[in-house]
Amino acid sequence: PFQFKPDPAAASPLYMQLAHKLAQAIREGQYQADEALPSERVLSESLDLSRVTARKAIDRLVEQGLIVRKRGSGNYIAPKLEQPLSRLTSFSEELHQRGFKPSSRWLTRGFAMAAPDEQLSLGLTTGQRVARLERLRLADAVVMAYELSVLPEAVLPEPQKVESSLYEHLAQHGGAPVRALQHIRAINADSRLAGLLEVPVGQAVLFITRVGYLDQGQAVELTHSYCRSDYYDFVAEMRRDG
Ligand code: 16G
Repeated sequence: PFQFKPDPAAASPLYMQLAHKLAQAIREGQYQADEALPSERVLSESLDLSRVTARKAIDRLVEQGLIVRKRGSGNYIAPKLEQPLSRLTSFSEELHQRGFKPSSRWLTRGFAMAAPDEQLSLGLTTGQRVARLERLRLADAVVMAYELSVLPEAVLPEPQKVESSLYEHLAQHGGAPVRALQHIRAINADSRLAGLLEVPVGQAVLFITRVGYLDQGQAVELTHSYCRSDYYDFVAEMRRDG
């Protein structure tokens, strides 16, 4: 269990000492990514500190981006996703690997006529239908991204059967993409997006478009991901030619 001994000789206030110790425990992996951290009440009672001290310590860690406070369900380790740009992976795989529990909160799962840009990306002709999946992507209780995926009807004839992972579903029904082309841009959240991602209006958001292809070159997925810029960090390793 978490141990904390205040140092009466220390110059820093008690809440700072506690924040420091908690941050250390998080970094050392004392808490599982998919479990709630102790609440302020539990912290103050178990450590015999005032509620104010516990709250100020948590406030400090929230400010530092180490903890996310979820109203009603407690405090969580902030999901930080250093995602390599050189490997084609799924949200679910990336999050699992880091000990978080990935999930999807569905907004839409149905069919629509392919829009012109969707036809172009997916190599469809006018009048063909696409499956449209719109969802929030969560790490534990924390919303990390909002995604809109569009797939040819032939690739995803039963969109309502997709559970949490699209790639897992595709892998079991004809194949997940093995190659993808991805664009990353920055946008500012409008009010709808801000509401979905639980960020202030105008906040910088990473807007990522991925077109995924099968081995034979058939486009299977066009996904627009709107990722919280405080949780995502895309990493590429580069080498100089020659
Ligand atoms: C990632 C991909 C997205 C893909 C999804 C599949 C980025 C920015 N986006 O979120 O294009 O559709 O993974 O994940 O990496 P799933 O199998 O968990 O549904």
